[in-house]
Amino acid sequence: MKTKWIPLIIGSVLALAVSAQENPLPSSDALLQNAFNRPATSLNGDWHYLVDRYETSVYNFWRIPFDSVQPEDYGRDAVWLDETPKDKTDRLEYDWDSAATLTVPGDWNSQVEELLFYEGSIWYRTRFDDPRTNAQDKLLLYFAGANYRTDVYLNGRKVGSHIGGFTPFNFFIGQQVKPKGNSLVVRVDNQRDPSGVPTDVTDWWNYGGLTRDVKLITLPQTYIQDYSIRLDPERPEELTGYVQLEGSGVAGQELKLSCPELDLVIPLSTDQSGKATFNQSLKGVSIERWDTENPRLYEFAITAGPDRTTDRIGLRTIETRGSEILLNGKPIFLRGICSHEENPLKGSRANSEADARQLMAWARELQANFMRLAHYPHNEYMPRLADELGILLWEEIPVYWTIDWKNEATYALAEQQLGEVLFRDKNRASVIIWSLANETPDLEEKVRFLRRLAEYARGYDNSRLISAALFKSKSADGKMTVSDPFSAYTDIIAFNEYLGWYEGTPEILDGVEFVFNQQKPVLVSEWGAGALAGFHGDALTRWSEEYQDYLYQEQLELMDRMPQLAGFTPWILSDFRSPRRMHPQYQKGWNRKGVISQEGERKQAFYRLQAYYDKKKKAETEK
Ligand code: GCB
Repeated sequence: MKTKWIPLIIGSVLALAVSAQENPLPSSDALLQNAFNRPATSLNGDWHYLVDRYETSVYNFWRIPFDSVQPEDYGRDAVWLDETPKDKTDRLEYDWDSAATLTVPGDWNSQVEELLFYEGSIWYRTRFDDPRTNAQDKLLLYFAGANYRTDVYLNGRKVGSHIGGFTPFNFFIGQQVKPKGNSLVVRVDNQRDPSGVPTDVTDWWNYGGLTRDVKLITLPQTYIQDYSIRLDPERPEELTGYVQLEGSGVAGQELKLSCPELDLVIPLSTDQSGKATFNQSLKGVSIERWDTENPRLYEFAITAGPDRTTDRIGLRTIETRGSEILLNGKPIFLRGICSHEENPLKGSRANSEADARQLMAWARELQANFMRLAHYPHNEYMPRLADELGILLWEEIPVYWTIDWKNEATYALAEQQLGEVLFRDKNRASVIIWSLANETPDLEEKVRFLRRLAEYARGYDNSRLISAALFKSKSADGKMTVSDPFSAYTDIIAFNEYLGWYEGTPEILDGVEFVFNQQKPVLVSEWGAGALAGFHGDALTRWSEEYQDYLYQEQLELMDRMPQLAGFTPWILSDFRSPRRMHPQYQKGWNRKGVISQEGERKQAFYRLQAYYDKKKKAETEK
């Protein structure tokens, strides 16, 4: 066997040098704005899968990546070649047609018992026919998200790769598809990576797989790739934004932005680069601003030659004034709750509109008007639904705990993921805060890293607020404060605070005082305690509902005396899976800080928080 492989390997090494220069493998093509609403052919459904623990279809047996060798040297064992035996003598060490299936979208962990803890590569295969009726059209293969690294192969050839588990990516595949029976093979690898974003240590389940929708979108040769539509943060009586065309002949194109409900028709023409910007006075146009009580959305349509797209967009402003957060110029208190992208009832990643409705129904039952979507971008059903329901959102990227701060590639990955979520959600009125990190160490290189991210975010989107969940610290006079130097670069001082759980018991909260030396809104981005639903004890018995409830009582009193407070988001809406949580009686692989259990039971603390928010809400409406 070895002698046969030697020329192949020499060839591969040579090929590596050549192919790296001549034919760099494409990463995601420019993302498509509003892919969510574009007419599409869904590729969701049952895909065959093969578990590749030894990455047999990624590297050959001398660990030379297949990506770096010439097609004639692939051998036949790579499963993405999607072959079938030619006759009974033919040796193939895989078989797609008899392989079991996984449902897409969906993490693999919750679908197959043996995969609950699996971290590694799984290959997926589906088949599809070309949905285009016009051969001139482009065909875009769109993945709403897959965790963590994805490699995509079409008809036995690599299309591209993407790294990052929580943001969309897409590839133009029109040139490579056949009319019928295309083979689409995708590897998803969820191995943790110490220089990745996140790194290898997280307090959440490392769900792997094609966790979000997959679809094919047909587009004309010249198409609307991107747009932004919003109120000008400086002059809110103006609508501002742009439309970006891509494809052939994008310069000097006439296009139209319209909103029939507002009787608005804005003719536009593109510049050399295919971009058309606008600033449209809204004098005389009567607009209902989007807010939490009246989440009014307007349908905007963009028409550019044969292409047209529509989007329901809320118009609002968000800013800070001293220690207040102003929504449409009026102070708002953020009655919040944190959430993971997980449906605890299924013990799986949330991946559908129904899941989003479940999480948001719970948040609304609590009387929350704000959710912190921790600790990574959640699927797009969340911001879309939040837009409809009037729930404000904090969105975050997984710069979590430790990151390889000095590694330029790690920074690039963080910025890429930030860029992808900024791109995806820039037209969502519900999203008011971009959070750049959670509980990061006190290091100069971290401040440098986060400042770069903050500059990037502000440069891209100056209409929202920037924050990060920092740590609290002790101030000189014995009070508590936030001294992380990065707080100088955020619009909101946000911090996690686990007094009464990781530090002492709830009584220690009595008499705790905070002081801040910057006039900014303060948001307490986490506090909480673990409780097993149905487990009872006195208020100092760990893991009991009573303990958690007592902690909520003390924390809510602290919130009442917290200076500059603009809102808070207790940790967390529901129990969630975490491999770090090993207590055999109380945890069993679940972080129990939810106010709702794995079975959907409301714990005592749920009702305490609900009563608090209810009162707060009533007091505000009476104002
Ligand atoms: C934190 C983290 C969060 C954890 C939580 C906990 O500070 O931000 O990801 O899950 O504490 O339960 O310890």
